[in-house]
Amino acid sequence: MNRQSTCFDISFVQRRHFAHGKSRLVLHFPLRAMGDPRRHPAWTEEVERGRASFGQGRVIMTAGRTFQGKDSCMLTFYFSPGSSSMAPHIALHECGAAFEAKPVSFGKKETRTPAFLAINPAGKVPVLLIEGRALTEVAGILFYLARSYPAAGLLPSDDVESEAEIISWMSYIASTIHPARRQGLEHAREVYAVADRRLGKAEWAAGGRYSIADIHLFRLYWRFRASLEPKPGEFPNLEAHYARMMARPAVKKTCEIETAIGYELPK
Ligand SMILES: N[C@@H](CCC(=O)N[C@@H](CS)C(=O)NCC(=O)O)C(=O)O
Repeated sequence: MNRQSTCFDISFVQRRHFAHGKSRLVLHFPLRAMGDPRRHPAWTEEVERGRASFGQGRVIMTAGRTFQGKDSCMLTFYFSPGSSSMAPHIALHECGAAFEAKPVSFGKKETRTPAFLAINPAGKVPVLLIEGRALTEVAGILFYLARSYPAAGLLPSDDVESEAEIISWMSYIASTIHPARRQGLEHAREVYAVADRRLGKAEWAAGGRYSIADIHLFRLYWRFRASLEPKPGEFPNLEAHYARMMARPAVKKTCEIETAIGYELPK
């Protein structure tokens, strides 16, 4: 059974009946939130052909199959602006996922409350609740979103080498780039210089296309860019990548939302 499904908000659904006895679903999207639904990455010919069903204000479609009866995919996202959770926050917007946002305040020590520790014993964001089940770690959540929303194209499924390269980048980012700054400025600059060389002149980190590895890499560079005190031209490839990322609507939207909530990041 193909479990890959895409789930996104709609305003209402109409079933139009035709004289020849067939009917067709007509899906109405919140245009204000999404723009033209036909330009949305989740829009496919499956919807056009009516191979989709609905429930509770959401459309669920399954690539290449008829509807399998899952009514909704309830996602709850715990995040703190500018922290590690920024990466999956961007991915949620890239996917057009419907989710409940739960901002967590470091200042108020909300990651240390018994309620939060019951969700994530590590006391860290991000956490994604998938119908009440907690998924933690940036790389794990990015993987889940990319696989659950294949139409967003954030992780190829037809090219094992590109897929492995994306996992390789995310492993390097989590294990080496993320902790680098707290190991001292010089060490961090060396690590970012390696990342800059590894990225090279490529537009995107892996496989010649935008992926979850780019989102993960961007968030770390966004966070530590200023504190690395780079000399002019020290990280040219990371800078070019940063500019490409900042131009993406999902990144702009995430920054707007997180800026409005306010950052509580250590200097
Ligand atoms: N390895 C984790 C790192 C997550 C992490 O370090 N989160 C930090 C923010 S960047 C956090 O929640 N810290 C809260 C605290 O320590 O109280 C991941 O990839 O998700």
